[in-house]
Amino acid sequence: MDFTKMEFIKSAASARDFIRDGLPQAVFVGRSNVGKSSVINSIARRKNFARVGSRPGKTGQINFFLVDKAFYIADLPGYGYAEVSKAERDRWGRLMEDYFASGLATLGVQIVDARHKPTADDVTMMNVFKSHATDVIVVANKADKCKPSELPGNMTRIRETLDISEDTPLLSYSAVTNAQRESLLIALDWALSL
Ligand SMILES: Nc1nc2c(ncn2[C@@H]2O[C@H](COP(=O)(O)OP(=O)(O)O)[C@@H](O)[C@H]2O)c(=O)[nH]1
Ligand SMILES: [Mg+2]
Repeated sequence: MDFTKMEFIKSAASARDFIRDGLPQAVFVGRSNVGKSSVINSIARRKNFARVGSRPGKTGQINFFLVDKAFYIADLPGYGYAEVSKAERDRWGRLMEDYFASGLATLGVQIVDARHKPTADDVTMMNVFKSHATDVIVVANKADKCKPSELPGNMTRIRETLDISEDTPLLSYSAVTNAQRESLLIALDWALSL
């Protein structure tokens, strides 16, 4: 599997635009600004492939990236952005519901902030995966901003707050230094049975 062979396929604003070709789909979710686009770029080893730092919450669309013609990354719009209008938030909620109801998600990749306790929105998101019995990998991004001595405690707090079992991979990751990139690729490979 060559994760650098990543191509943008399309954006979907509603259910009829979702991709249904039978390939596995890893759905990437996270709070706005947590570094979701940066993590996707780090996987692909590109600089500005998935757009970094554009106004959060603006795009009510799912972006589909095809990796080495083997699986899709479905990049859901970030959540928890305070300045989003209610109409935009409702649209986001509907898109999410439609996507999960479609049964297309093979695997969830939930990005959280390695520095902080997961937010209520993070917990809600994890509960969506649990209710659909979708396997999840948790990526605790921005670990480069933590002191090494803080990391074990932070990881325990993330595991406890999200209430995930020991079987659920939790990686202290950095999209800046690429720390744990190899572990993430192995976890993706394994979870998607590529
Ligand atoms: N220090 C550090 N900054 C990061 C990391 N990942 C992303 N960022 C920064 O966090 C901000 C938001 O990143 P972005 O990928 O746009 O987040 P998104 O809104 O979740 O897609 C940008 O300024 C990134 O440069 C990381 O691992 N470490
Ligand atoms: Mg982004």
